[in-house]
Amino acid sequence: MSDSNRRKRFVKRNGEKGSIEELKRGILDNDRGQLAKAITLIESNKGQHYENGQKLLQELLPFTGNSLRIGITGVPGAGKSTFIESFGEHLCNLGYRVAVLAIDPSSTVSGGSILGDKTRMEKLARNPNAFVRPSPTAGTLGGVHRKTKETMLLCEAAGYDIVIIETVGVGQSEVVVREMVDFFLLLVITGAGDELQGMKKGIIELADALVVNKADGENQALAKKTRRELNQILHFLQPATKGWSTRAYTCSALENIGIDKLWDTIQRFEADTKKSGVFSERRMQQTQEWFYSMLKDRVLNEFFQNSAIKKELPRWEESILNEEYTSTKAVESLMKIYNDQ
Ligand SMILES: Nc1nc2c(ncn2[C@@H]2O[C@H](COP(=O)(O)OP(=O)(O)O)[C@@H](O)[C@H]2O)c(=O)[nH]1
Ligand SMILES: [Mg+2]
Repeated sequence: MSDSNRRKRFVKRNGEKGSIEELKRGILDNDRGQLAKAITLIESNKGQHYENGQKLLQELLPFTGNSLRIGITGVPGAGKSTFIESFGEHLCNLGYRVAVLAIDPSSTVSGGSILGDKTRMEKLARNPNAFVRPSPTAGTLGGVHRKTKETMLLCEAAGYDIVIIETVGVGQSEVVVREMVDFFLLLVITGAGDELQGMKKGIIELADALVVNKADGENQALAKKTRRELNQILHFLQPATKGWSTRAYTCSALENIGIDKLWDTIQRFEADTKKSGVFSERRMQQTQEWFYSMLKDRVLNEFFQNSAIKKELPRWEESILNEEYTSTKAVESLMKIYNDQ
Protein backbone atom coordinates (compact mmCIF):
# COMPACT_ATOMS: atom_id res chain seq x y z
CA MET A 1 0.00 0.00 0.00
CA SER A 2 1.34 3.44 -0.90
CA ASP A 3 1.89 6.08 1.73
CA SER A 4 -0.91 8.22 0.49
CA ASN A 5 -3.35 5.32 0.53
CA ARG A 6 -2.26 4.42 4.03
CA ARG A 7 -2.79 8.00 5.10
CA LYS A 8 -6.20 8.07 3.49
CA ARG A 9 -7.15 4.92 5.34
CA PHE A 10 -5.87 6.33 8.58
CA VAL A 11 -7.83 9.53 8.13
CA LYS A 12 -10.86 7.53 7.17
CA ARG A 13 -10.62 5.42 10.29
CA ASN A 14 -9.33 7.90 12.85
CA GLY A 15 -9.89 11.26 11.28
CA GLU A 16 -13.66 10.81 11.04
CA LYS A 17 -13.81 9.48 14.56
CA GLY A 18 -11.64 12.34 15.69
CA SER A 19 -13.93 14.83 14.04
CA ILE A 20 -16.99 13.43 15.80
CA GLU A 21 -15.14 13.85 19.09
CA GLU A 22 -14.18 17.35 18.09
CA LEU A 23 -17.73 18.24 17.14
CA LYS A 24 -19.02 16.82 20.38
CA ARG A 25 -16.55 18.82 22.43
CA GLY A 26 -17.23 21.94 20.38
CA ILE A 27 -20.98 21.66 20.83
CA LEU A 28 -20.75 21.06 24.55
CA ASP A 29 -18.46 24.10 24.70
CA ASN A 30 -21.04 26.16 22.86
CA ASP A 31 -18.91 26.69 19.78
CA ARG A 32 -21.39 27.95 17.20
CA GLY A 33 -19.17 27.01 14.29
CA GLN A 34 -19.04 23.39 15.42
CA LEU A 35 -22.79 23.40 16.03
CA ALA A 36 -23.38 24.65 12.49
CA LYS A 37 -21.05 21.93 11.13
CA ALA A 38 -22.88 19.24 13.08
CA ILE A 39 -26.24 20.44 11.75
CA THR A 40 -24.85 20.17 8.23
CA LEU A 41 -24.02 16.51 8.93
CA ILE A 42 -27.52 15.88 10.25
CA GLU A 43 -29.01 17.54 7.18
CA SER A 44 -26.87 15.64 4.72
CA ASN A 45 -28.36 12.77 2.79
CA LYS A 46 -24.92 11.34 1.97
CA GLY A 47 -24.29 7.98 3.63
CA GLN A 48 -21.10 8.72 5.57
CA HIS A 49 -22.21 12.18 6.70
CA TYR A 50 -25.58 10.87 7.73
CA GLU A 51 -23.96 8.07 9.72
CA ASN A 52 -21.54 10.42 11.45
CA GLY A 53 -24.39 12.78 12.25
CA GLN A 54 -26.29 9.92 13.86
CA LYS A 55 -23.24 8.79 15.84
CA LEU A 56 -22.77 12.30 17.12
CA LEU A 57 -26.41 12.59 18.07
CA GLN A 58 -26.22 9.35 20.00
CA GLU A 59 -23.22 10.69 21.92
CA LEU A 60 -25.00 13.92 22.70
CA LEU A 61 -28.32 12.39 23.70
CA PRO A 62 -27.60 12.59 27.46
CA PHE A 63 -27.20 16.35 27.11
CA THR A 64 -30.51 16.97 25.35
CA GLY A 65 -34.03 17.67 26.58
CA ASN A 66 -33.36 20.61 28.83
CA SER A 67 -34.76 23.44 26.76
CA LEU A 68 -38.23 24.86 26.55
CA ARG A 69 -39.48 24.08 23.05
CA ILE A 70 -41.82 26.60 21.47
CA GLY A 71 -43.54 26.26 18.08
CA ILE A 72 -44.88 29.27 16.19
CA THR A 73 -47.22 29.11 13.23
CA GLY A 74 -49.44 31.44 11.23
CA VAL A 75 -50.23 32.33 7.64
CA PRO A 76 -47.50 33.97 5.52
CA GLY A 77 -47.39 37.66 6.41
CA ALA A 78 -48.84 37.22 9.92
CA GLY A 79 -45.54 38.50 11.27
CA LYS A 80 -43.94 35.29 12.56
CA SER A 81 -40.37 36.26 11.72
CA THR A 82 -40.82 39.79 13.06
CA PHE A 83 -42.38 38.34 16.20
CA ILE A 84 -39.54 35.88 16.71
CA GLU A 85 -37.00 38.69 16.37
CA SER A 86 -38.70 40.75 19.09
CA PHE A 87 -39.47 37.78 21.28
CA GLY A 88 -35.96 36.37 20.84
CA GLU A 89 -34.35 39.71 21.72
CA HIS A 90 -36.54 39.93 24.79
CA LEU A 91 -35.43 36.48 25.93
CA CYS A 92 -31.77 37.21 25.23
CA ASN A 93 -32.06 40.40 27.27
CA LEU A 94 -33.38 38.32 30.14
CA GLY A 95 -30.21 36.23 29.92
CA TYR A 96 -31.55 33.20 28.04
CA ARG A 97 -29.84 31.57 25.10
CA VAL A 98 -32.22 31.16 22.19
CA ALA A 99 -32.10 28.95 19.10
CA VAL A 100 -34.48 29.56 16.21
CA LEU A 101 -35.19 26.94 13.56
CA ALA A 102 -37.46 27.45 10.61
CA ILE A 103 -39.45 24.95 8.62
CA ASP A 104 -40.65 26.18 5.27
CA PRO A 105 -42.61 23.43 3.57
CA SER A 106 -42.91 25.42 0.35
CA SER A 107 -39.19 25.23 -0.22
CA THR A 108 -39.42 21.45 -0.16
CA VAL A 109 -42.43 21.15 -2.38
CA SER A 110 -41.96 23.89 -4.94
CA GLY A 111 -38.31 24.85 -4.57
CA GLY A 112 -39.44 28.41 -3.78
CA SER A 113 -39.70 29.90 -0.35
CA ILE A 114 -42.63 31.66 1.25
CA LEU A 115 -40.86 32.43 4.49
CA GLY A 116 -38.81 34.83 2.44
CA ASP A 117 -35.78 36.83 3.37
CA LYS A 118 -36.92 37.64 6.87
CA THR A 119 -36.37 33.99 7.75
CA ARG A 120 -32.77 34.98 8.33
CA MET A 121 -33.74 37.28 11.19
CA GLU A 122 -30.53 39.19 10.79
CA LYS A 123 -30.82 41.30 13.90
CA LEU A 124 -31.42 38.36 16.19
CA ALA A 125 -28.78 36.29 14.40
CA ARG A 126 -26.16 38.87 15.36
CA ASN A 127 -26.96 38.49 19.05
CA PRO A 128 -24.25 36.36 20.69
CA ASN A 129 -26.92 34.54 22.72
CA ALA A 130 -28.99 33.58 19.69
CA PHE A 131 -28.56 30.97 17.00
CA VAL A 132 -30.71 31.19 13.88
CA ARG A 133 -30.91 28.35 11.40
CA PRO A 134 -33.14 28.38 8.32
CA SER A 135 -34.94 25.36 7.02
CA PRO A 136 -33.10 22.53 5.33
CA THR A 137 -34.22 22.79 1.74
CA ALA A 138 -33.56 19.37 0.31
CA GLY A 139 -35.57 16.22 0.68
CA THR A 140 -39.08 15.14 1.50
CA LEU A 141 -41.24 16.88 4.08
CA GLY A 142 -40.74 13.88 6.38
CA GLY A 143 -36.98 14.25 5.98
CA VAL A 144 -37.12 17.96 6.75
CA HIS A 145 -38.97 17.18 9.95
CA ARG A 146 -36.45 14.59 11.05
CA LYS A 147 -33.68 17.10 10.44
CA THR A 148 -35.48 19.82 12.39
CA LYS A 149 -36.09 17.55 15.35
CA GLU A 150 -32.48 16.38 15.39
CA THR A 151 -31.21 19.94 14.97
CA MET A 152 -33.30 20.88 17.98
CA LEU A 153 -31.55 18.17 19.99
CA LEU A 154 -28.12 19.45 18.91
CA CYS A 155 -29.10 22.96 20.01
CA GLU A 156 -30.13 21.59 23.39
CA ALA A 157 -26.78 19.85 23.77
CA ALA A 158 -25.16 23.19 23.00
CA GLY A 159 -26.98 24.63 25.99
CA TYR A 160 -29.72 26.71 24.39
CA ASP A 161 -32.44 27.37 26.97
CA ILE A 162 -35.22 28.03 24.52
CA VAL A 163 -35.69 26.54 21.06
CA ILE A 164 -38.21 28.25 18.78
CA ILE A 165 -39.48 26.50 15.66
CA GLU A 166 -41.20 28.64 13.05
CA THR A 167 -43.48 27.05 10.50
CA VAL A 168 -45.99 28.29 7.96
CA GLY A 169 -49.54 27.36 8.82
CA VAL A 170 -50.56 26.07 5.46
CA GLY A 171 -50.59 22.33 5.64
CA GLN A 172 -49.35 19.38 7.58
CA SER A 173 -46.19 20.89 8.97
CA GLU A 174 -47.90 22.60 11.91
CA VAL A 175 -49.20 19.24 13.10
CA VAL A 176 -45.70 17.80 13.04
CA VAL A 177 -44.26 20.84 14.82
CA ARG A 178 -46.94 20.53 17.50
CA GLU A 179 -45.56 17.03 18.08
CA MET A 180 -42.06 18.42 18.67
CA VAL A 181 -42.78 21.28 21.05
CA ASP A 182 -44.00 21.97 24.57
CA PHE A 183 -45.85 25.19 23.79
CA PHE A 184 -47.52 25.99 20.49
CA LEU A 185 -48.42 29.52 19.50
CA LEU A 186 -50.68 30.54 16.65
CA LEU A 187 -50.11 34.04 15.32
CA VAL A 188 -53.13 35.61 13.62
CA ILE A 189 -53.98 38.99 12.14
CA THR A 190 -57.05 41.18 12.10
CA GLY A 191 -59.33 42.39 9.42
CA ALA A 192 -60.15 38.82 9.06
CA GLY A 193 -63.82 38.21 9.64
CA ASP A 194 -63.58 35.83 6.75
CA GLU A 195 -60.32 34.48 7.90
CA LEU A 196 -61.75 33.65 11.29
CA GLN A 197 -64.47 31.68 9.61
CA GLY A 198 -62.03 30.04 7.28
CA MET A 199 -59.35 29.38 9.86
CA LYS A 200 -59.27 25.71 10.40
CA LYS A 201 -60.71 24.76 13.74
CA GLY A 202 -58.10 22.00 13.72
CA ILE A 203 -55.21 24.47 13.86
CA ILE A 204 -56.80 26.50 16.66
CA GLU A 205 -57.18 23.33 18.64
CA LEU A 206 -53.44 22.68 18.43
CA ALA A 207 -52.57 26.03 20.03
CA ASP A 208 -51.72 26.93 23.63
CA ALA A 209 -52.05 30.62 22.81
CA LEU A 210 -53.58 32.62 19.99
CA VAL A 211 -51.85 35.92 19.44
CA VAL A 212 -53.38 38.68 17.37
CA ASN A 213 -50.32 40.47 15.97
CA LYS A 214 -50.04 43.96 14.50
CA ALA A 215 -52.07 45.45 17.36
CA ASP A 216 -50.60 48.88 16.74
CA GLY A 217 -51.66 52.25 15.26
CA GLU A 218 -55.13 52.27 13.80
CA ASN A 219 -55.34 48.55 13.98
CA GLN A 220 -55.50 48.38 17.77
CA ALA A 221 -59.27 48.45 18.21
CA LEU A 222 -59.79 45.86 15.55
CA ALA A 223 -57.13 43.64 17.11
CA LYS A 224 -58.93 43.78 20.44
CA LYS A 225 -62.21 42.92 18.76
CA THR A 226 -60.58 39.94 17.07
CA ARG A 227 -59.13 38.83 20.40
CA ARG A 228 -62.62 38.88 21.95
CA GLU A 229 -64.07 36.90 19.06
CA LEU A 230 -61.31 34.34 19.31
CA ASN A 231 -61.83 33.98 23.04
CA GLN A 232 -65.49 33.25 22.39
CA ILE A 233 -64.58 30.55 19.91
CA LEU A 234 -61.99 29.10 22.28
CA HIS A 235 -64.66 28.72 24.89
CA PHE A 236 -66.21 25.91 22.87
CA LEU A 237 -63.04 24.11 21.87
CA GLN A 238 -60.95 21.43 23.49
CA PRO A 239 -57.76 22.92 24.93
CA ALA A 240 -54.57 21.59 23.36
CA THR A 241 -52.99 20.90 26.73
CA LYS A 242 -54.65 19.18 29.64
CA GLY A 243 -55.35 21.58 32.52
CA TRP A 244 -54.41 24.68 30.54
CA SER A 245 -56.91 27.09 29.04
CA THR A 246 -55.88 28.44 25.67
CA ARG A 247 -56.60 32.18 25.43
CA ALA A 248 -56.21 34.90 22.84
CA TYR A 249 -53.83 37.82 23.32
CA THR A 250 -52.76 40.84 21.31
CA CYS A 251 -49.27 42.07 20.53
CA SER A 252 -47.26 44.23 18.18
CA ALA A 253 -44.13 42.46 17.07
CA LEU A 254 -43.02 45.59 15.25
CA GLU A 255 -43.43 47.95 18.20
CA ASN A 256 -42.56 45.40 20.82
CA ILE A 257 -45.85 45.64 22.71
CA GLY A 258 -47.28 42.68 24.61
CA ILE A 259 -44.22 40.47 24.10
CA ASP A 260 -43.24 40.53 27.78
CA LYS A 261 -46.75 39.61 28.86
CA LEU A 262 -46.79 36.71 26.49
CA TRP A 263 -43.52 35.42 27.92
CA ASP A 264 -45.11 35.60 31.39
CA THR A 265 -47.95 33.45 30.06
CA ILE A 266 -45.54 30.91 28.61
CA GLN A 267 -43.65 30.73 31.89
CA ARG A 268 -46.90 30.19 33.74
CA PHE A 269 -47.69 27.40 31.28
CA GLU A 270 -44.31 25.79 31.91
CA ALA A 271 -44.66 25.99 35.68
CA ASP A 272 -48.24 24.68 35.70
CA THR A 273 -47.64 21.76 33.35
CA LYS A 274 -44.41 20.75 35.07
CA LYS A 275 -46.22 20.74 38.38
CA SER A 276 -49.11 18.66 37.08
CA GLY A 277 -46.87 16.24 35.20
CA VAL A 278 -48.47 17.09 31.86
CA PHE A 279 -45.18 18.52 30.60
CA SER A 280 -43.17 15.32 30.99
CA GLU A 281 -46.12 13.16 29.92
CA ARG A 282 -46.26 15.04 26.64
CA ARG A 283 -42.50 14.75 26.13
CA MET A 284 -42.68 10.98 26.62
CA GLN A 285 -45.62 10.64 24.31
CA GLN A 286 -43.81 12.72 21.70
CA THR A 287 -40.72 10.54 21.92
CA GLN A 288 -42.83 7.42 21.54
CA GLU A 289 -44.74 8.80 18.56
CA TRP A 290 -41.54 9.97 16.96
CA PHE A 291 -40.04 6.50 17.27
CA TYR A 292 -43.06 4.81 15.72
CA SER A 293 -43.38 7.29 12.91
CA MET A 294 -39.70 6.81 12.01
CA LEU A 295 -40.13 3.06 12.16
CA LYS A 296 -43.21 3.18 9.95
CA ASP A 297 -41.46 5.40 7.40
CA ARG A 298 -38.56 3.01 7.29
CA VAL A 299 -40.71 -0.11 6.91
CA LEU A 300 -42.84 1.49 4.21
CA ASN A 301 -39.78 2.63 2.37
CA GLU A 302 -38.16 -0.82 2.46
CA PHE A 303 -41.36 -2.40 1.21
CA PHE A 304 -41.93 -0.05 -1.70
CA GLN A 305 -38.24 0.05 -2.68
CA ASN A 306 -38.04 -3.73 -2.73
CA SER A 307 -37.25 -4.86 -6.28
CA ALA A 308 -39.72 -7.76 -6.36
CA ILE A 309 -42.48 -5.51 -5.03
CA LYS A 310 -41.62 -2.82 -7.55
CA LYS A 311 -41.93 -5.41 -10.30
CA GLU A 312 -45.13 -7.07 -9.08
CA LEU A 313 -47.09 -4.11 -7.73
CA PRO A 314 -48.38 -2.74 -11.06
CA ARG A 315 -49.73 -6.15 -12.08
CA TRP A 316 -51.61 -6.54 -8.79
CA GLU A 317 -52.94 -3.03 -8.97
CA GLU A 318 -54.29 -3.74 -12.40
CA SER A 319 -55.84 -6.98 -11.24
CA ILE A 320 -57.88 -5.27 -8.56
CA LEU A 321 -58.94 -2.51 -10.97
CA ASN A 322 -60.09 -5.20 -13.42
CA GLU A 323 -61.97 -6.83 -10.56
CA GLU A 324 -60.01 -10.00 -11.12
CA TYR A 325 -58.96 -10.10 -7.46
CA THR A 326 -60.11 -8.49 -4.26
CA SER A 327 -57.79 -5.96 -2.60
CA THR A 328 -57.38 -8.32 0.33
CA LYS A 329 -56.17 -11.08 -1.96
CA ALA A 330 -53.78 -8.72 -3.75
CA VAL A 331 -52.35 -7.46 -0.46
CA GLU A 332 -51.83 -10.98 0.79
CA SER A 333 -50.09 -12.01 -2.39
CA LEU A 334 -47.77 -9.00 -2.28
CA MET A 335 -46.89 -9.67 1.36
CA LYS A 336 -46.12 -13.26 0.44
CA ILE A 337 -43.84 -12.14 -2.38
CA TYR A 338 -42.09 -9.77 0.04
CA ASN A 339 -41.71 -12.32 2.83
CA ASP A 340 -40.56 -15.15 0.57
CA GLN A 341 -37.39 -13.44 -0.52
N1 LIG B 1 -47.81 47.09 11.74
C1 LIG B 1 -47.19 45.92 12.00
N2 LIG B 1 -46.60 45.24 10.99
C2 LIG B 1 -46.00 44.07 11.27
C3 LIG B 1 -45.97 43.56 12.58
N3 LIG B 1 -45.32 42.37 12.54
C4 LIG B 1 -44.94 42.16 11.28
N4 LIG B 1 -45.34 43.19 10.50
C5 LIG B 1 -45.11 43.34 9.05
O1 LIG B 1 -45.78 42.29 8.35
C6 LIG B 1 -45.01 41.85 7.24
C7 LIG B 1 -44.78 40.35 7.31
O2 LIG B 1 -43.96 40.06 8.42
P1 LIG B 1 -43.10 38.72 8.54
O3 LIG B 1 -42.48 38.73 9.89
O4 LIG B 1 -42.20 38.55 7.37
O5 LIG B 1 -44.28 37.63 8.47
P2 LIG B 1 -44.19 36.03 8.35
O6 LIG B 1 -44.41 35.70 6.91
O7 LIG B 1 -45.32 35.52 9.18
O8 LIG B 1 -42.86 35.59 8.87
C8 LIG B 1 -43.72 42.65 7.26
O9 LIG B 1 -43.85 43.72 6.36
C9 LIG B 1 -43.63 43.16 8.69
O10 LIG B 1 -42.93 44.36 8.81
C10 LIG B 1 -46.59 44.32 13.64
O11 LIG B 1 -46.62 43.96 14.80
N5 LIG B 1 -47.20 45.49 13.27
MG1 LIG C 1 -41.33 34.44 8.15
